Amino acid sequence: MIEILQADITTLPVDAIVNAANHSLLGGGGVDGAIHRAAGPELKQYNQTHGGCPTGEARLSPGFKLPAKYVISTVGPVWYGGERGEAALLDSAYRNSFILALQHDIKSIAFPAISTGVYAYPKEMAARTALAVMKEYESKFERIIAACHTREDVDIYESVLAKLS
Ligand code: AR6
Repeated sequence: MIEILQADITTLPVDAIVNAANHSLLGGGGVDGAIHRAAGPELKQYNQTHGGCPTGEARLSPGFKLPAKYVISTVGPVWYGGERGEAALLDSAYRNSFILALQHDIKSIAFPAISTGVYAYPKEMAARTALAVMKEYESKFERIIAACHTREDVDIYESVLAKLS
């Protein structure tokens, strides 16, 4: 069951929240900044052991002070107009997050709208990729949450999901 919620992802009591990180995995703005602030400085320290993360891949860390047990940091693509493999890279970011979650017995997972902030990926196109991958993994999880920051994002996700179903 895919749940579309308007929520601050840092408050969600799930097994794992996914972070829309950058290659360093050491923090930034947007949802990344919020997650690092809520988790505490241990997240940055821990992520130094990963030595970075390429676009489309994902890395696991503990949730530290977060209600979530784990943080899965993934790096979405920067939007350059769609001709630089952005759709495949965004698909990989979601897919590799799910694969990592399955390897760690994670049953409930929440995602932000990866790449749709600073990285400027068009929201509706990003929601189509996000929800298509979520549907593929739906049967393997107890809860998959699309954590939308705004009411407008909820509306986009709901209309895209209705078309996919
Ligand atoms: N909970 C849920 N969603 C949120 C929250 C939150 N607390 N805060 C923001 N969003 P962005 P990106 C939404 O820019 O585009 C960072 O600096 C936001 O409204 O956080 O993948 C990283 O270090 C938007 O819909 O991530 C990278 O450098 C979505 O999260 C870069 O930004 C993603 O926006 C990554 O850019």
